[in-house]
Amino acid sequence: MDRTDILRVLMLERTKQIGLCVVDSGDIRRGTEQTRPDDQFDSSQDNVTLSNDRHTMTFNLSASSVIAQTQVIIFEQLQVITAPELDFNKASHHEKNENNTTMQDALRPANRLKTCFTSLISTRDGNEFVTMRLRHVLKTLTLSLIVIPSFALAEEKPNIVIILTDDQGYADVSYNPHSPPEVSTPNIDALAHSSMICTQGYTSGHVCSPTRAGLMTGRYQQRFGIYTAGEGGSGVPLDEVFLSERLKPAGYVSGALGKWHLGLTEEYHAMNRGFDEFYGFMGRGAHPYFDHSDMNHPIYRGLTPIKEEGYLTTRITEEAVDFIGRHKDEPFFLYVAYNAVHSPPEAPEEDIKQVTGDETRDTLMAMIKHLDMGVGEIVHSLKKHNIFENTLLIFLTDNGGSGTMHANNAPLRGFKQMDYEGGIHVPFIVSWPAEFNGGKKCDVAMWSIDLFATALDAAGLPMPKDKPLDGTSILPALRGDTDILHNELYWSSAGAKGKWAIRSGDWKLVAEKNRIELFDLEKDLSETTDVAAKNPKVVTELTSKYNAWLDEMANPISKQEKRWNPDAGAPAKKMSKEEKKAAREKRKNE
Ligand SMILES: [Ca+2]
Repeated sequence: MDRTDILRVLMLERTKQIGLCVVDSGDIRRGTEQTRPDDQFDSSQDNVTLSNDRHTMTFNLSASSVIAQTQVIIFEQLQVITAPELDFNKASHHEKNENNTTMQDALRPANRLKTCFTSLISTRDGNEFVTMRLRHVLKTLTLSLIVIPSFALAEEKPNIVIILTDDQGYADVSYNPHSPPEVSTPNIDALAHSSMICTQGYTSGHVCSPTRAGLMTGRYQQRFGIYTAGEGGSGVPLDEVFLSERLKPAGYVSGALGKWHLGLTEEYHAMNRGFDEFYGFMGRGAHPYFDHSDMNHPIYRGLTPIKEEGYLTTRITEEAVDFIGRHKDEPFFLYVAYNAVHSPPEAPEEDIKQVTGDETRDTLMAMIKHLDMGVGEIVHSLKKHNIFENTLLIFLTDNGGSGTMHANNAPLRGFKQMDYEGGIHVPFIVSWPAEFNGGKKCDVAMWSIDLFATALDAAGLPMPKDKPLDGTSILPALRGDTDILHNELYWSSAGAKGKWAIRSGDWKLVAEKNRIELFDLEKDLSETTDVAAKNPKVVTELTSKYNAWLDEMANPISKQEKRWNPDAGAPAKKMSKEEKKAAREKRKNE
């Protein structure tokens, strides 16, 4: 159907199922208006009749089978939009009406609508109307058809999908121009190029668990005493409220997949933090990819440990696709926390190609291949169910690429466990085609803590007052409405290691014990040149900002000191072999 005389748009909404019909000009009478709850509606036979005390309208849809097909027989709410003057060919489109709006403006959403439908329509040649789930079109039209007064449509909630990968290098995505030739992530690249690439995306921790604690609560994880992986891994205090809980009142079903790392015992389990479904493992940063037989650290489905087989990255992808298929008709929040590409380096033998001469790196590439395939399948699944457009999809990594895994963070300095950019500045992609166009970059500094407020904003929910958020919605930045979201960003892993950092504008202070370095990120993103000596005032100012911030934060759960204490001195004795081994294990699991 390539007719240019699509004059009327009839929208049918039935709770969460939305059908949309594009009908011929002859099918609807002119002069209709928004229906009201007491309007009569009859969809028997081939006619749809709508009447109230002013009008009676009969639409000859002449294909009741199609109605049945699309399950829009019983309507709880019916809204009719008409735009009588819509005519794609008239020059008068450029004339302004009393609302200072041209018909051209009014037609813009209709044209978008037409584009959206082109492929579908072409496969249903000759059909009078087509139907499909297209929630975002409702919103687009609601916002844009301003020539029609007093007109409101129930807004469909977007799905929210967060894909959080683990320890993936900044240059271990091939859309990064600095990525070396062995890196190939075609699916992540395709997503990036159709999305907003956030070039200044950070995580609030330089290791796994602190970032997750901040992401799930929308608050500085230090507010509730989490500075390190050990502290976060022991559990986020139970009075903190997770995103999954906040989304519930808006009717969201929530699923968490993969690595939890926010507590080992049942009270901290995802199922007790607002998630309706869980598949994955609980505590510790690492989990074997093939061998799931250790029932002390099992894979869970819901609250039940299960015997499991298969490559874990693939299994997580399958679970994600299954979740999307089962919940495609309701708003959902899906948190896909791949443990890929955290250690141990394990991948299917046939995928490990000897390319770099470095066995760990080659294995990492094979792990990334499966991760990339997973992202591709999740996107494909959303598209297959026609819900990709109205899905807020965020892809990011939980911290910088790991040195142990031979990740590549070019052009950034350092690795995971550091507050240099390489430890906290990560691949960060946001897609929501219904809301903003992709294929662009956003250079506004933002971080993982912001995803909470962003999700609430997208779902049309108010920001909580009982536990005020430290993050803020990034949507205004993505729409180009603001170029600043935060005056400062703070990092701290408390006193044991004495590492902290602050970014304010383009200045960044990076501290470890007594050493404080200052970098100008605009000129020196790779943090090669310490300019602290040349800018003592900046150092003083940022240090006092950091100290004031840290004063507000809770003491570490683990009882380590909040600040590095130079007077505490070195450990009294050398570590024994066993202690060294335990420390190594601990590091491995961070
Ligand atoms: Ca990690």
